[in-house]
Amino acid sequence: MDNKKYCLGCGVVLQDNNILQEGYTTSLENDICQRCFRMKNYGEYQVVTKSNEEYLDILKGVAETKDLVLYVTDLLNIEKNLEEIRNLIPNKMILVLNKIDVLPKSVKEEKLKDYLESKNIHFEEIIVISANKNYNIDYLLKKIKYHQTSKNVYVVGHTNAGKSSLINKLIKNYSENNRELTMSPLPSTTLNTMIIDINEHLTLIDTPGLVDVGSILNHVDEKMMKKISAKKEIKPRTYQLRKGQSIIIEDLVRIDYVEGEKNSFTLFISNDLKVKRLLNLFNNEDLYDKNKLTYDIKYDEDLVISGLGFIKIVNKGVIDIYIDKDVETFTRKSLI
Ligand SMILES: Nc1nc2c(ncn2[C@@H]2O[C@H](COP(=O)(O)OP(=O)(O)OP(=O)(O)O)[C@@H](O)[C@H]2O)c(=O)[nH]1
Ligand SMILES: [Mg+2]
Repeated sequence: MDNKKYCLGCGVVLQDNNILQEGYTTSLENDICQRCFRMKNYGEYQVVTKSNEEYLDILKGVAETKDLVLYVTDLLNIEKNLEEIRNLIPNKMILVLNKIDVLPKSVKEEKLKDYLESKNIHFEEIIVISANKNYNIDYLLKKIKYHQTSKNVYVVGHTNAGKSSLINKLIKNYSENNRELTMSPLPSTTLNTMIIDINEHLTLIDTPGLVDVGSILNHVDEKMMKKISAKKEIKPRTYQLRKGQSIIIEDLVRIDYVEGEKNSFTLFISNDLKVKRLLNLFNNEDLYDKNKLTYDIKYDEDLVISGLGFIKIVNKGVIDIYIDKDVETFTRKSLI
């Protein structure tokens, strides 16, 4: 046993020496650090940059156990490379698709599951939930009970997927415990693994999360982060574009439709983001200073913009996109 005290919100070691360093609190009598206190009480965020090496070590540690793992992913931001975490951890694993509440009601869960099953990555179960709306949490608990190999169940995934939100929901629903982990729309909220006893049969272990280096969230200010993070059901915005027309999302990304028949672009991004359509892209040079990428779109594909959401494009055609060079974009068969 060490005699360190850990923040009950984010897991960091508490210290009262240096206000500029992680884990600072005015008094070691407190249960949470100042950063968590501010996030919880004032919605004031302080970005912390985490290295992924540390997280990969945590995952290696998980792989050495035989415990059940919940892999949480955000439906609006399903990672390009779901195998990455799966390949590191041979344990029994449930894929938890979180934030169903932000997708339009018309989206069928079966379709989402079929999409993920078609990737042929082994999971014991694929379960669609909403941590925020408390949707399907009972069913998830039932499946946890069925698959767990010991008391301990690890919760892993990319940062911002909603791991801590899910654990808070499980605490609230099934525990006498009144602990509340810190949640925020910023990446790297949880800083360390945390052990949370739900009841005598179940202990959850929260983890910090893999940082998406290609996420647009790493390239915008706090105000924009809040705008990008969808809180309500997304109202898909459809634009019929002809060759020579264009869509601009805030000052984040520009999509020029340069080749193809009349086409339909449907945006699945937060309702708070402003979108502008240009009827003639030659009249406007906005965002041309950003990095340009060209995509050859096939029938019925999504253009995914990491951290932002995705755009469903119905017909084939060629698009030029302008975006910060470090933001990851890719195409996939349409999710919806
Ligand atoms: N709309 C919606 N938002 C959610 C849901 N679950 C979590 N969120 C939001 O997603 C953001 C991230 O949630 P966290 O619980 O902090 O995510 P995390 O995976 O623990 O993130 P890190 O600790 O940074 O790895 C917060 O803004 C949550 O409110 C959900 O079911 N629906
Ligand atoms: Mg967390």
